Amino acid sequence: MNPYHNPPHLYLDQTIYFISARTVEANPILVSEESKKLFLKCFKEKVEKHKYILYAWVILNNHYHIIVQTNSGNSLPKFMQALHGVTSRTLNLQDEKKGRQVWFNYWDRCLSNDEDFNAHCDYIHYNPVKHRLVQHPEDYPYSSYEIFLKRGYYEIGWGYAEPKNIEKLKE
Ligand code: NI
Repeated sequence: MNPYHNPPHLYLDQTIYFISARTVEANPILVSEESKKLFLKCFKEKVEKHKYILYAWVILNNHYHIIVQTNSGNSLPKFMQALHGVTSRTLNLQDEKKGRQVWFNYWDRCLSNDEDFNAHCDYIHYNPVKHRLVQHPEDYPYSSYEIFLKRGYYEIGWGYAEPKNIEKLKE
């Protein structure tokens, strides 16, 4: 066990978190359109049930990145457990793989200011380009990019090259 892998958390109420999770052995369990839609549906239901606020998301073939605001801070582990439980069950039902372990782990990071928040939103929306799934952010339907575009946060052409403000977020 690496003691630095999961440092103790100080959970605060109504805090905004950037959360990433990937599948076991990076298996492309979410590769199909059907699986991504299923994950998104379960995810949005959980967000609503826990009275969280959803800011941004991207679903890739073997991982996802999301930004949510929690209701009460210490509910995050429960939220994640519920999300990974229900998505595992429904994906396994769909793929007829009963008992398959879907998720490996998740990482969360508290976003403490606007600059940090914006950079992580940009990180999310550039992610399909970074992972070479598409050439342009607007070509990828499984992220919140379109919502940000419609609200005027982006214009077409954004994310054709890696945005400067996400360089420091490489992990
Ligand atoms: Ni990614």
